[in-house]
This record gives sequence, structure tokens and C-alpha cells, in this order.
Amino acid sequence: MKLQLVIGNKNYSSWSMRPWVLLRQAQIPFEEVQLKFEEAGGGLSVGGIDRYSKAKKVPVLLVDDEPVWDSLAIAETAAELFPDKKLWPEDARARRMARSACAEMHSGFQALRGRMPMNIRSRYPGKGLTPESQRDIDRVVALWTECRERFGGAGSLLFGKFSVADAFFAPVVMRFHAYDVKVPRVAQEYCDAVQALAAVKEWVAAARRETDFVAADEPYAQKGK
Ligand SMILES: N[C@@H](CCC(=O)N[C@@H](CS)C(=O)NCC(=O)O)C(=O)O
Repeated sequence: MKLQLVIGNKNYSSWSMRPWVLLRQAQIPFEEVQLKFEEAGGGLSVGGIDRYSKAKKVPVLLVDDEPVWDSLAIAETAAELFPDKKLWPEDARARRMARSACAEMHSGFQALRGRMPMNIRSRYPGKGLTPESQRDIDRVVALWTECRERFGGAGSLLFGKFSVADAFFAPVVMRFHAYDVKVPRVAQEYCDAVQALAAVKEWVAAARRETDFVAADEPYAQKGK
């Protein structure tokens, strides 16, 4: 089986980071196809995406050239294709909670996304903090704390061992890092554990090497930069 993962800029593309970290951390081999964001007429598009997806967004997983688009569909497909990797928690109650957490992440947290766009190579301490983004942050912290307390066990991740849920929250961890969001100890320890994952380190190192500047994702950059 041939797997190709089409992603965007590693510095900015939070949706792309999820399946990339999931596959890499689980040691599922894939070929990376990186496309770059392009800005035209005030909008953002992905250069060359037409070849891969009618939805025209990254990420896309090509399974023997057949596209699977949207990060949640990709995660479910990977879990189905590689049952031995146990990408979802084995315990049924933990699995239900992991699925709910991923779905909540997938469809919610608009203020956090909008005010604190992922930007791995930059630091904007304190930027983006509004009552709405603070509410999202508080909810993320409560969710992480509940997962850790109920299902973390001896491991350091949300459900102990690495799972889809950690891949889904990795971009949030990077946002908290970039904007220096202060969180309680249990959440900070979780952030540290995510940043220590080999796949996350690899993604971050590659993101830092990127030099493309995408204005739509840079609300806090100084003019002329
Ligand atoms: N829900 C989708 C969202 C994908 C998405 O919005 N991707 C952005 C980049 S991170 C994109 O491709 N934007 C280009 C566009 O909207 O034309 C997923 O989970 O994959």
C-alpha cells in the first residue's frame, strides 16, 4: 500500500500537523508531499492542491492514490488501516472520551484558532488573549486535566500512551508555547510531554527552517518583516 500525505507549510498549518505527527509518531511510513500557501486577492490557497483534492485544503492522505481529506477522516483511516498501532485508546471508555475530545477540537475553539494562529518559529507572549480565547484556553485545560486524571495512568499523555488525541492537540500545545499562555501544572506537564515527542520535535525543527511569510497567518508580525 502506498501512503502519501499532502501537507502545507509546517510553520503555519495546524491541520496538517495532526496527521503528520500521528503517522510519524506511530512509525507508519508515508511519503510527504509539501505544498505551500499562496495569497491572492486577500484569500489564502494551497499552491498545486488541485492535483490532490477537490476540497482544495490540506491535509490530504492518498491511499494508493485515492484521496482521504480532512484531518479527522485521515486519523480514522489510519486507525482502520493499522489496527496494530492502536491509535485510539484500547479501553472503550477512554476511547469514547478520546473521540469526543478530538471532535470537540475539530469543530470548536474558534477564538483560540483565530486569535492565536499556529506560528512555530515566532514568539508573541500575551498576544491574542481576549475573554473568548481565554474561555477556549480554560476549556482545553479542563479537558486535558480530566483526560489525564481519568485515563493518564502512568503515562504522560492524555490517555497514557500516545493516541490520536495527542496528535490533535499538538498544534494547541504549539500555540500555548508561541503566545506564552500560562496554564496550571498538569496542563504544562502535558505540553512538555507533547513537545518531547520525537515526531513533534521533527516537525518543529522543519518548521523553524521554513522562511515563507504568510501574512494571513501573521496578525502580530511587525510591518516590513
Ligand atoms: N477541517 C479541515 C481543515 C483543513 C484546512 O482548513 N486547511 C487549511 C490549511 S491549515 C487550508 O488548506 N486552507 C486553504 C484554503 O482554505 O484554501 C481538516 O481538518 O483537515
